[in-house]
Amino acid sequence: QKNKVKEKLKKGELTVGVITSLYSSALIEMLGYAGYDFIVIDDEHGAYSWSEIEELIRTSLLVDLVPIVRTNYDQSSIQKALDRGAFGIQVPMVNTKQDAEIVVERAKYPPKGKRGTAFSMRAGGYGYKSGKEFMDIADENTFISVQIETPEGVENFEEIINVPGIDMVFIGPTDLSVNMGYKNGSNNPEVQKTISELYKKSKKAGMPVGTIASSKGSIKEQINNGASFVSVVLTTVIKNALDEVNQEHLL
Ligand code: 3PY
Repeated sequence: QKNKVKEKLKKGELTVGVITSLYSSALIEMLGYAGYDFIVIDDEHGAYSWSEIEELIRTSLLVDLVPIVRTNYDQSSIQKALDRGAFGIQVPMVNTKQDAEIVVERAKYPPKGKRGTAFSMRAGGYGYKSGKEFMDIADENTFISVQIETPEGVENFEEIINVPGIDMVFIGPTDLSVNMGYKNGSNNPEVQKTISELYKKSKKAGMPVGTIASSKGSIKEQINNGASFVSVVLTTVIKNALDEVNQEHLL
């Protein structure tokens, strides 16, 4: 199965998905049937077991939804996500060029990287795939996205996005605003200005940008800003629906 998110982003096309920390195969099926491109299974903040993540990945592939795991930065987290068969990783708190290089190293097989080799797990077809073929396809197919969400990451942005193997940069407005000293302040003008600079630099470098849509109207806003990978937070959708109902009643 091809990684359609990676392919669409390469062509400059828009991709839309949902980020969740819920454990629900039904939710994955709904998103697939609705026509979303991807699911980000959030293991940075979620409370999943690895078997649960594997189940969600398996379901995603049945409904043509690209399964991406938001891992943690450590080697084990990246390895386990890819070995379960995730088509991509989204790695938080990447602050330096070296951080980005290490992420790529952890996600790619030798000689490109240092990903540990095993064929007995789900990604390797439990040993039923040819090892060489599997590794070549995995390296080609794996989508690597790094999150910029600290002033240090902003400072090193250009170096980070130029690291070979990085497919997308993800701007995390919530963490970034908090790390810039504004709790709950992603609408703060200084934060907005910083983010818009990052968009400009990404455009110049031809690097696709991903971000989150977590408030009313923000899906459109992020697309207008130049994001081509929009992760919708389900509470936004739920709240929007209720807002619509409330507006109707007020009329
Ligand atoms: C942020 O906004 O900080 C994120 O990490 C989005 O998921």
